[in-house]
Amino acid sequence: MFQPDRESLPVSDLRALQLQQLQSMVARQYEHVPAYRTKFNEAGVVPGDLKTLGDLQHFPFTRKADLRDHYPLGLSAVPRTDLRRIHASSGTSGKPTVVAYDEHDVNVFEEVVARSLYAAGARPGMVFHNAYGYGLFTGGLGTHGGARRLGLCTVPVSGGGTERQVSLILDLQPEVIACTPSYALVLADALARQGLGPDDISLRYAVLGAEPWAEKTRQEVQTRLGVRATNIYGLSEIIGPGVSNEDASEQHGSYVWEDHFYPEIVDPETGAVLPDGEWGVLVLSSMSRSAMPILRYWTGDITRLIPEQGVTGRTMRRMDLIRGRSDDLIILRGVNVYPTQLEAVLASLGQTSPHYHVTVSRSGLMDELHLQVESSDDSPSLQQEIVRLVKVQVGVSISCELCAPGSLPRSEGGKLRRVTDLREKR
Ligand code: DLL
Repeated sequence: MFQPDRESLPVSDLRALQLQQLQSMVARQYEHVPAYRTKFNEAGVVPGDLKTLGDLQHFPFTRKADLRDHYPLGLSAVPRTDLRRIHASSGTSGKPTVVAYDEHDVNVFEEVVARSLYAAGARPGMVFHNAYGYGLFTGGLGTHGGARRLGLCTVPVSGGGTERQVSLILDLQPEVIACTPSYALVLADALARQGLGPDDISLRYAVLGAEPWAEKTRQEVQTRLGVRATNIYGLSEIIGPGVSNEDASEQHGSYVWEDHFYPEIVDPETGAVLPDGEWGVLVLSSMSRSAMPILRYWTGDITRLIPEQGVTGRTMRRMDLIRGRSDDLIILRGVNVYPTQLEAVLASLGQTSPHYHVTVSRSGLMDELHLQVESSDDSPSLQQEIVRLVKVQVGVSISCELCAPGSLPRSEGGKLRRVTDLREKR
């Protein structure tokens, strides 16, 4: 579902639409959501202050804590009887955060996912192997709804049960698969164990997201499954999957569906809005959501908006792959380290698998980072080279261990945690 009237709007028309949607959103929040009225009062702003897009920077951020503080439905802007679906995100501690959708929101959700799947290469009539988890997580049901809107035939296999997934892929001949990038590799391993490779399966497109990944993983998934892989990004607070997606022909930056979601990149320390092209925290406003409109949500995800326009005719901005989360950020002896920087070093060497795990611990006053990575080469020289390159390229001293292929934890279909931090919080 390519919607040229929306996806290729002249930029000036798009900006006018965004301003109008944001104005109507803050007015609704002020009127219907007491928690937002309080936040606006504390920030000294009223809806009428939003006269240009530049004025948005004076409005407050929404953070995960706001959703937790108003658990479960305190940020809802519509009567409970209007709600049609509720999802929840587990979060790292305490209560889950809950997000609610009314009929209009479910429609928007389907529309943006249909657009995403189309950009990823899916076309009506294709069979869609959907290995995102079904349940409170938005991945399964969210992609399911968009696939139906686009006209795909969905196999709602959900996560886990890898051997059965392989059988279903062989028997039902899907052209499109959606799952986490780490799970795509698990499936490739399972196929390989049966002596099967890309020529033995029907898959052509993979829609990968829900966790950070890098180019090395893309190449590996593409080669081993015989697909074109694109990045789908999203989060439940804003809608779920389908905030943005790369185009399969371009594979460079995910188009943010900017007629529904307004992106800003801000400085992680000061919150100041940064120009396109600079790396910082992605902040999103769900302009068109009616049940639970969220203003300036601090996603914690580190990325940048690519300043140049893409080559697909779309005028919406593209966001780069997520480099890490601001709260995944490992501060090691004062140096900021994102796991994806370590991944990039490993990728540049090309002698390890994409499976790695980072453990941070403290001995005395010293923080230590231990990197485990799978490789069939366990020579001390490779190990030393990784330590040396991390020191040169990332600027930290680490210890490294080469592990046998298959020995590190694998995704069960859900998100894979790559970092274990054993330090007590200071
Ligand atoms: O993970 C929604 C989703 C489902 C997206 C399926 C894509 C595919 P949450 O559970 O609320 O929602 O988690 C959102 O996951 O803030 C990011 O940190 C991370 N994330 C999601 N997509 C990507 C991606 C879903 N493509 C959080 N790359 C976000 C990197 C991602 N991180």
